[in-house]
Amino acid sequence: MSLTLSRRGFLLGAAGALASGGLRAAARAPVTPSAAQLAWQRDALSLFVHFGVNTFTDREWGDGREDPAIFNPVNLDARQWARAARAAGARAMILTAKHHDGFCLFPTATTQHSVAASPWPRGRGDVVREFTDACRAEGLRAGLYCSPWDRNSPVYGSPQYNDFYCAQLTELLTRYGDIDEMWFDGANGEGPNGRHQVYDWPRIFGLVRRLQPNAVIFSDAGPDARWCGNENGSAGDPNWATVDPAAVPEPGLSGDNVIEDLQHGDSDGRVWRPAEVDVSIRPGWFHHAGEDAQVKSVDALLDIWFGSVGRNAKLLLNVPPTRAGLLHETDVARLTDWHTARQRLFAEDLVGGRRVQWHAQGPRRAVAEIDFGGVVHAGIVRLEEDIARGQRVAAYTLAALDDSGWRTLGHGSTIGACKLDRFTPTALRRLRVTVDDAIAAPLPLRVALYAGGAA
Ligand code: FUL
Repeated sequence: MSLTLSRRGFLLGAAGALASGGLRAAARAPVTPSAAQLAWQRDALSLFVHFGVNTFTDREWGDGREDPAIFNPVNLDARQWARAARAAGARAMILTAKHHDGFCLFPTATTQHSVAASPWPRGRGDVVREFTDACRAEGLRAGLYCSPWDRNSPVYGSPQYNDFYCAQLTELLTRYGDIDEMWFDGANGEGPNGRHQVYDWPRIFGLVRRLQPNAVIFSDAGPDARWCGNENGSAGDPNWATVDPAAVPEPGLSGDNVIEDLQHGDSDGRVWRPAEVDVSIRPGWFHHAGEDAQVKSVDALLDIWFGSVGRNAKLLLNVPPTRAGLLHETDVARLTDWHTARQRLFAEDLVGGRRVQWHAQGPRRAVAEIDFGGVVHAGIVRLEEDIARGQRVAAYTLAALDDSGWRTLGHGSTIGACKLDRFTPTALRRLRVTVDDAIAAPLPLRVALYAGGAA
């Protein structure tokens, strides 16, 4: 846990309060999430499922010239994926209905380059159907990834591609019931003709809104959820759920300034656009037998949890099926053990039923002290803002009272839906949480304290 002075979001938050004692921030009500964004963030964890011709060619990016006949997942069982997602504590899954190679895992009227031309099962397969049915059977929300970049489509790089792509999206958004998230990848390059595509994003996003009004739309640039700026499993710190839409105007634009905005958001942002952290349980996004010994450890996955969900982001963890169409047993075991470790870590909240009294100390400061009535041993603090009323806190301090007096445990910046801080397990009698700065009058935080230590 660290006080980050150099980050843009923190500086803006602090500058706002210092410049005017909060007058600038007080001039408007905090920005708040939509009902769909709120539900999306409360889910905390989704499983990402990268599956397609790359699974069979042992590649990460197909070139669009793959023979559909290679796609033959003889034992495909999407219920097994969904059960593993539940065992991980996930509440949603997102499937790559089409990756950059253009091969569609669903039968489509737009191209022959699909599962309809595959032997599995005799050309009548529909992985998207299997996937959405499995999500529903296991009580998970279903999301779809459909790569804008298509290295197979002959019309890629021309205005007709927008028609082609919207026709594919229409199939995906009308045939499979509720789709809760649409994931638009920012990666794009040349099509088979060497041309780049100018995407009609207003049309594409408008189509999703019209056909699935409750779906959360993810892309680098939103509109509903934004990329966190890296694929290593860590959100920015600070991490505001609000952004300035002018700073990241459309998917696929990169550059240091853009990445900085994606990582940290903007305390002064006018739109709610929380960060999603996408990372793979393995080195690659697709399954490669050669990486079976490189599945991330429970400790590594716990670090990812603290660095994503524990920093006000949603975690999208990729777990790729094998050629058989099943998640690998190592990955499934890891997911289960990771969930068990989290359940252990967060089993007993030492704050328990105690009422936490907050005292305002000026327009942007507040403090609460929790007396445990004796010595407790703790190593994790969880703080939560009521984000339905906006994200407000820009800086806070944690302090512990032990037999030798008050000691600062650490300083932090943003909190949002959930902030987790770990420190060396310590004995304490009281915990003090001080909101040092906020962009609007701070509201009472939910505070939880856990023993921590080995999971
Ligand atoms: C990237 C893609 O190029 C990768 O293949 C993967 O799908 C990842 C989630 O996004 O941009």
